[in-house]
Amino acid sequence: MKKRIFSGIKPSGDLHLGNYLGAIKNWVKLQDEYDSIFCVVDMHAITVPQEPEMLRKRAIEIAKIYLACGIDPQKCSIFIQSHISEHAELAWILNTITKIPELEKMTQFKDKSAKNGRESASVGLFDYPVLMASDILLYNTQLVPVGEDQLQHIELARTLAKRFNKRFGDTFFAPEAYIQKEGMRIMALDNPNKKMSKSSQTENSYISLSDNADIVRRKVKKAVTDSGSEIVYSDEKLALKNLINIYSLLENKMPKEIEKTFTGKKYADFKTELAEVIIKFLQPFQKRMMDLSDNKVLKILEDGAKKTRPLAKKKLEEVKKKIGFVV
Ligand code: ATP
Ligand code: LTN
Repeated sequence: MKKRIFSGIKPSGDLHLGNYLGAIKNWVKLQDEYDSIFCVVDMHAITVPQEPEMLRKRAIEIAKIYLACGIDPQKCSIFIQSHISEHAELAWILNTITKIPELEKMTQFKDKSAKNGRESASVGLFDYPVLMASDILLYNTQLVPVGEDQLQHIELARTLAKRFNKRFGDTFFAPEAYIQKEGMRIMALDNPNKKMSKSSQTENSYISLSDNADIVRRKVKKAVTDSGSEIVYSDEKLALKNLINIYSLLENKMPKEIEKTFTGKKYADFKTELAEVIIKFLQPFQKRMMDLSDNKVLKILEDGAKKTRPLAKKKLEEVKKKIGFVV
């Protein structure tokens, strides 16, 4: 039996290179080896305000991105979270075994609620990690491939699985995070101490997967670099290290090799090359996106939900029985 993996991305903004290198690129590699489920987590997206038409458009676009990056619907299931209502139902049940301080200490909640003031943060934003635990636990997921920023959430899913099992008997598998060391944290182009994020206010901080060649060249040129001029991969030069990481992951070359290629060259030479490496990845990807029609993608999502729903139903029924609901 293959191990099961589950992961998802929110349709809450433009996807960027960090999402690709930190998450989707790994999924593509894992799909041959694992029983894989990839979700478009629209219910997570609405934990912060979304414009309805935009949300709908973006959900389909995320699915297109999965496909254009190489996720194969013959090998995996791809679906939209809100199409399987069991996610919300299980989240409610898990809420009842989650303790308030467990959610209060979540870094993501602290960061996101601080943005517009804690008073205006929604209960949904607070409860986000419980819905995520529900996504994972519904499918007996063993491994969750994500970027490093999600570790705390997966830890909570483990805690809830164990707590439920202890109280009601063996029901859930305690999942583990699967984090690829490289790419685990691509940093913002304008600040190497902040992760590249799609909710960033400054457009120059990230490379969107939809950026055209000119924009990529402009953004890479503007990216902050450290003092000095030598191309070296080191913790002393975090901004440059981040750029070398991006180069390294896209070209499948070791950072040391890249250092060597650029010995004696200047930051500007490296940046020019890096922009071309990014464009070389983006252009064929964008062409594949254009070739995917909405109807084709909707059919894939419908099939994905059809395939996945029975698993969710079965698990939820087991849970309901165990906790004493009349079923
Ligand atoms: P937001 O900033 O709105 O919270 P995000 O850019 O972090 O969004 P998510 O939908 O939360 O995007 O994340 C999707 C996946 O991409 C997750 O697995 C996450 O760990 C990964 N990811 C996001 N940003 C980065 C990054 N800068 N480097 C590596 N992986 C990332
Ligand atoms: N919070 C996640 C998105 C997400 C997810 C999941 C990831 C929602 N549910 C289940 C893995 C498994 C993020 O990556 N920002």
